[in-house]
Amino acid sequence: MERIEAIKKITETLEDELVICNIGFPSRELYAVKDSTTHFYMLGSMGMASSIGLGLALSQKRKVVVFDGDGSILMNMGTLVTIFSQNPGNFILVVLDNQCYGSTGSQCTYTTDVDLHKIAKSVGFKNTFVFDEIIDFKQVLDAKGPIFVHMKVKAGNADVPVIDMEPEEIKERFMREIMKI
Ligand SMILES: Cc1ncc(C[n+]2csc(CCOP(=O)(O)OP(=O)(O)O)c2C)c(N)n1
Ligand SMILES: [Mg+2]
Repeated sequence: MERIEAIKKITETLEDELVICNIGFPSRELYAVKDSTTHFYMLGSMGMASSIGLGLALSQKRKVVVFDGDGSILMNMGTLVTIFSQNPGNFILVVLDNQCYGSTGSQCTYTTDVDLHKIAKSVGFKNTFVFDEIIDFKQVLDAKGPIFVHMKVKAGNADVPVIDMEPEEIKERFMREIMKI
């Protein structure tokens, strides 16, 4: 499955969950598939989407879904230990694993050799899912967090435009959304 297709299928099952998305094409693809005030497109550093999502999950009650990348999770592996130890029941981490740094030229990452799902399980995550062609995200939303979803996708980026919002706009719109409830 293409990454954009996985993002579309998962997003279709979401209602008022807060969504944090990894830098680069994943954010552009999410924006193209569906934009919402509940979305925060992380335009900065790799590895930070899961940490921003964790802070958010710990500070309010709504469910938080993070779309992360394999390259980004490898860059901040300690995040898995922190998420597990903090144990947020409202947190879902979806790693879109295309086995490459897709947004910058598709150079291979180490997930060609290393299984992220096994790592999450060995850290202690009790609710984990692996999806390839078929995604049952309703089942994920019904499970108790913290949840780790290993979403295997094909390499390649969709032909989608850049996000036509300034980073400040993205941040402020998202902050207003969080303050609403
Ligand atoms: C710390 C850091 N290093 C490098 C970059 C440049 N960069 C932006 S996206 C990206 C690739 C991200 O790969 P992955 O997380 O696997 O996501 P994919 O694009 O494959 O979905 C890189 C290297 C960055 N933004 N931050
Ligand atoms: Mg990747």
